This record gives sequence, C-alpha cells and structure tokens, in this order.
Amino acid sequence: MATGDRVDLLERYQHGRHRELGLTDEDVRRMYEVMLLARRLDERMWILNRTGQAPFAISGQGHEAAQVGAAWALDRERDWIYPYYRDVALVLVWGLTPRDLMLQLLGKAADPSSGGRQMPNHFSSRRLRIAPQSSVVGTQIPQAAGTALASKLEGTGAVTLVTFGEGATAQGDFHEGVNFAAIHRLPVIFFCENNGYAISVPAEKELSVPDVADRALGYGIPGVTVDGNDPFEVYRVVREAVERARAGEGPSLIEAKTYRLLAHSSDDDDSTYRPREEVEAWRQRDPLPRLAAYLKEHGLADDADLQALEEQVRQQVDDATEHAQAAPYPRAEHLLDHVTGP
Ligand SMILES: Cc1ncc(C[n+]2csc(CCOP(=O)(O)OP(=O)(O)O)c2C)c(N)n1
Ligand SMILES: [Mg+2]
Repeated sequence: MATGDRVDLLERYQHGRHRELGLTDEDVRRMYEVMLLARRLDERMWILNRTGQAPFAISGQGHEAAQVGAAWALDRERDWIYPYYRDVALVLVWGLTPRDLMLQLLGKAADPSSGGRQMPNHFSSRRLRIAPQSSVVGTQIPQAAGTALASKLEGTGAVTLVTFGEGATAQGDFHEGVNFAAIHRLPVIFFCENNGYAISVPAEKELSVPDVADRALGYGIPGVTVDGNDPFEVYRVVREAVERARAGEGPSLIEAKTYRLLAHSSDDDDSTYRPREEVEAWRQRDPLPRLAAYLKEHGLADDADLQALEEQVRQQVDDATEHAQAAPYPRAEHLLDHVTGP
C-alpha cells in the first residue's frame, strides 16, 4: 500500500463513515438537529395530549434515524413523498415546520395539511410535494406507484418515496402497488419502517418470511434490510435505490428495522403486549444518543454545542406550541371544504 493510500485511510477513519458516503460534516450536524427537533416536538405533542389539549397523538419516537437517512438521499426540490403517520422527522426535512405540525395537532384553521380537518400526523402539502394520506393503512402505496407512473410519463426525473410500517405489507394495497411498479419499472422507493408490531400484533404474526425485504423477490425487484437506527446506512441504501430509480431501472423495497419507543398511539397501552425488557433493550439503541456520540467522537460537536442545540430546539417547540394554541379553529361553514392544503 502506498503512503498516500495510508494517509487517505487514516483521514477517512478520523473523519468518520459519513465522509465515505459523501456526507459533509454540516450534513451530519443538520441530520442530528432534525432528529432532535422531531423528538422534542413529538414529546411535546404527548404532553399536550395528556393535559387534555390535543385529542390524539401518534409517535415517531425511535424512527427518526430511518426517516432522516432516507430523506437525505432524495432531492427535496423535485421528488415526491407519501409519508405515513410516524414520519415527523421526514416531513420536517421536507419543509413542513414545527408550527405547521402543532397547528394540525390542535386542529386549527391554519393547519396547512388539512385546515384542521384531518387527524394529527396526516401530513400533506401541495407546494412541497407531500401527498395527502388516508388513515386506511397501506392506501398510499398504490397511489405512490401512480405518482411515479406520472413522473415517468412526463419525464420529470422525479422519484417518489413512500413509507409505511411492516403491518401495511400484509395489505392487498402493498402487493398491488409493488407489483404494478415493478412491471412498469417505475421510479418509486417502497420504504418500510419495520418496528416489529402493528399495534399489538408482533411481526411474526404479520409475515410468513423473516424480513419484509424478502417480499421483493416475488416482484423481481431489489429488497434490502438495513439497520433503521443508523442514519448513514439508511442513507447509503436509499441513495442506491434513488440512483436505480432515476436511471430507469425501477423500484426498490427497503426495510429499515427500528422500534417505536412509545405505545402505538395516545390511545394504546403497550405494556399489555411488549415486555418492558424489550423496550429497554431498544432504548439502549436509541438513534438520538447514538448520533450525538458520533458527533462528539468525530469532533463535529461538543457538549456545549449539543446543549446550545437543545435550547434552540426547545425555543422552536415552545414557539410552535404557543402559536398553535393562540390560532383560531376552523369556522363551521368551512366544514365541507377540501381537506388538502395549499
Ligand atoms: C386497513 C386498516 N386496517 C387497520 C387499521 C388500524 N390500524 C391503524 S395503524 C395500524 C397498525 C399498522 O402497523 P404498521 O403498518 O406496522 O405501522 P406502525 O404503526 O407499526 O408504524 C392498524 C392496524 C387501519 N387504519 N387501516
Ligand atoms: Mg409496525
């Protein structure tokens, strides 16, 4: 090995895995910032629910690395997303703001997703190319294939990312959507956030194969399983899928294995079906402290930086909460208006 190679290897080691993937130090700091913002917003949403101010909360806590890693691999200016209800971090990367999310949580008229008519976490924005979603699990999957077909016919070069849980892959919609996209080689990425449960039903009662990615074989497309708590690995595999899609090589199925740290929703008690030891074991792999440790290890942030970021995020969450609390509710005469925002 030439000396130059050794220096190169040493540099790579010192600078960390993100550099090898083409991510800058600023990318990694920003990824952490969005993950932290998503987590703190989500925590506040539960507080608002538990204090009787928000009728419902559904959580993305634990899924942040999967969402941010995937979002980073796409082109926010041109691609489409079909998120599902856990994707707080994904839609923050895509341009929805903490105020937007709080306005929806509290059902206020200025909620950009639905004017306060939809349940919380039913994200949408025409302007940002975030397709509106139904509460019916899996319906977004064939719809995303349709958007990818439109992009292909129009030659826009746009890729569509559609997300869902592993439970959704037991729905007919999943199989129809993936089959159609595979046949027509559509530029769509099927991104499964596998957290091991569909409410109280464990994955082994949802799937007859070990991994969701195994389902790809039946459609002749690549299927990849990845550690969903590692944003860099998720970024790497989604980027490959994006390259395939843009090159006209068709869809991919990516399964990010992760865990929801809280109950299914504010109406669920997960202690009846998840052993506390299991939840605790996954807490040890929480993507947030994991990335914070990486930042420190590679000299991208120190304790004072992380503390300052916490403070900055807290201010954003406070601002969003106060803004939404003060905002007016929709007027009764607008009840039957459209549900999709601008
Ligand atoms: C067709 C349909 N069946 C059942 C439900 C009720 N439901 C809402 S979320 C959910 C669990 C979905 O699990 P998964 O796809 O793994 O996503 P996760 O919530 O675990 O992220 C169920 C059964 C629904 N909304 N739609
Ligand atoms: Mg699940």
